[in-house]
Amino acid sequence: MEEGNSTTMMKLYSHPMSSCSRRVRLALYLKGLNYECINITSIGDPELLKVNPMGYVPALVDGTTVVSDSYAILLYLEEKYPQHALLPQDIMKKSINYQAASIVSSSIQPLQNTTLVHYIGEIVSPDEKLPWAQYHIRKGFVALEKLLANHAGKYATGDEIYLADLYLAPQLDNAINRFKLDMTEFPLLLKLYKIYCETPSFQQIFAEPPQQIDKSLFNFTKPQEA
Ligand SMILES: N[C@@H](CCC(=O)N[C@@H](CS)C(=O)NCC(=O)O)C(=O)O
Repeated sequence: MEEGNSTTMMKLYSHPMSSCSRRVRLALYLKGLNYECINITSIGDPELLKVNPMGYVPALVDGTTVVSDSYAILLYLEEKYPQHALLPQDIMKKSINYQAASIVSSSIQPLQNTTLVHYIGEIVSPDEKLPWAQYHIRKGFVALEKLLANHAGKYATGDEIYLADLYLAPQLDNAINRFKLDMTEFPLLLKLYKIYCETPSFQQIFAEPPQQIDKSLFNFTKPQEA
């Protein structure tokens, strides 16, 4: 494993259940980079706020460089540590990767983020949280199923793991295991999810978090509503 910086190890502020953190953990794994994983213990963790004023995970500290937001972190890692390229050379395939990543990061994940789903529960009704999340995930998945139909191989855009897979795998896990989305109309996405579950790089992000991790931070149901 390579170290991010000759003197200090990279630090990733993360949470095992955060899909945005999982994208970055996948990239670090694929690029063979060592890092210290700091799992946040509360939303609004003061340590996290120091590196990301938005209070979201992930945030990366690499020597004197501090980067938050998974997209920025992935671009940074790709440029600084080019091993295991996250993008294919082919411009058309590259554009499909950008598009898949953008659908997940802009049109799905923010609409099913824990804070927003809890807010919907408060201003509309707790019963609306699940349908709300399912509606927005489904809408994005309809687009992704069509987008990838002519490009998928073993993975989303061929037989190599690229950016699209880094975004898809954690989002599929959220949809299937957290939000119980019916996947019948998404055979390709379901097939990809099954492949991810059998692939070691993805298995490490799907692994059950250690016992001391507070899973409720990223549950869409607050403990009092469970
Ligand atoms: N665009 C940001 C989104 C970050 C984000 O929404 N992170 C989620 C976890 S996936 C989070 O910290 N949620 C806590 C909250 O909702 O307060 C990124 O890609 O890093």
